[in-house]
Amino acid sequence: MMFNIEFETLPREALEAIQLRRLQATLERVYATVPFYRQKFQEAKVAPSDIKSLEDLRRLPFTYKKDLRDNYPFGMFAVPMESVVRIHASSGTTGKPTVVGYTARDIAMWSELMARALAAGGASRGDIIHNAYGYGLFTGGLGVHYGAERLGASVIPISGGNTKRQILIMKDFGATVITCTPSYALHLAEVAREVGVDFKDLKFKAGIFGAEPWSEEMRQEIERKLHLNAVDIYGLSEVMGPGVAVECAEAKKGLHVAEDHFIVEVIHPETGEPLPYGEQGEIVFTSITKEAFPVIRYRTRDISSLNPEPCICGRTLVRMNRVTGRTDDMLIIRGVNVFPSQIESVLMEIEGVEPHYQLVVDREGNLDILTILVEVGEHVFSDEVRKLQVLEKRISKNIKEYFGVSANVKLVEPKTIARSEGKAQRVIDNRKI
Ligand code: DLL
Repeated sequence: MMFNIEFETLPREALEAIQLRRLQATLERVYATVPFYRQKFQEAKVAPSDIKSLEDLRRLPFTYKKDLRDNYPFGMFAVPMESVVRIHASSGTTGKPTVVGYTARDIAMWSELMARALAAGGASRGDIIHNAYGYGLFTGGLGVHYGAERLGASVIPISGGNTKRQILIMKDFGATVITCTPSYALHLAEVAREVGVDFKDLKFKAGIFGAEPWSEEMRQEIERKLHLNAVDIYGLSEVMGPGVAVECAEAKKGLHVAEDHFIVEVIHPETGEPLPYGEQGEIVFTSITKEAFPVIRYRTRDISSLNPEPCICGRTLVRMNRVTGRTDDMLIIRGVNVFPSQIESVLMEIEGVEPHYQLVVDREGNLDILTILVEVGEHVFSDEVRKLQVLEKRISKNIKEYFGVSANVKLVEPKTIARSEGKAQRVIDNRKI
């Protein structure tokens, strides 16, 4: 189902004409209203009027998360505070949060894009959406909420936490669509079992999961345990929030980028050079319709690639392959680049292994030591010790074959790895201390 068929199926040429016009208007505006951009453009010796084609975009300087921190909290807003109706922030692990603002029109645009995303995932008017993304400074809860209302669905603003009560509510209210992080979806399945509720008896048909990396194998696990069709949704606060890109329920093969509002590029993370379609690199976004907080060539640090092939769903919007990780999440273990999501794929192929894991990195002398804590099912853990050792060996062997590095594998009892209501913490890097 498409929420806005006209804009989701624009012929390339028409889309690019819109993009160029909107880009030029955005550049004029940030140049006039945001001292940071004016100075950056001047340093790069480029003026908004120099941007005559979409290819000229590459002449503009990048914007980094650090720039947002340096202008904390509102220094990069392009409108006076009287026009800002909403503020969100992403917590981050260190230092100041990054703060973003929205005008009333920005909220309307975001709601439209979230309505499109929910529709792409299989929701429509008449659905009951159990929205378990956190409400608050995080953009997940309110982003989905406004989109659901725009779509005309009934939204349950359950937010994260109090998991047992969530199970009761989803059952009693007959929710048909669920939105939360993929790790929380699995946690819900686990708790449902504990309280004797089978997702098979619930009414869910679709789930729209995102805010953290997850693998294809994890999707299958979720679909099997929750009895629904699961799609991936992507976004980040700096660019808007959820809804920047979303998979369609028809293909479930890459996330359509809302290109009429954001220009997407993939660049080489070190050289900054744009990369061709299909090649993996860092995703960069330029917003072309936002008013309060436009971003020009924002470096997301997310790693992915773009796929311009036509999609069976009919959308003409380019697809972003699932994000495999972040440049700053990438573990370099003895020179080998390892993303948590790749480890997840290897783990999930093994029978008896649960989708709950954590990577612990230590340094002994000059050597990085990777330890993978993996939960196994109840039935496995109660097996004899020898069988557990065989399983550990098998995981180590598969990891070694896949990455060429060895890891210590420790099987742990069911439910020992902390569950998260939002984004899961997959990596504990003890080297940073
Ligand atoms: O996580 C927005 C969001 C909310 C997206 C709900 C989807 C659903 P931030 O908290 O600013 O915003 O975190 C953004 O999370 O740069 C990615 O590294 C990661 N991320 C978000 N969606 C995905 C996804 C929200 N589908 C950061 N796959 C991004 C992988 C994702 N990583």
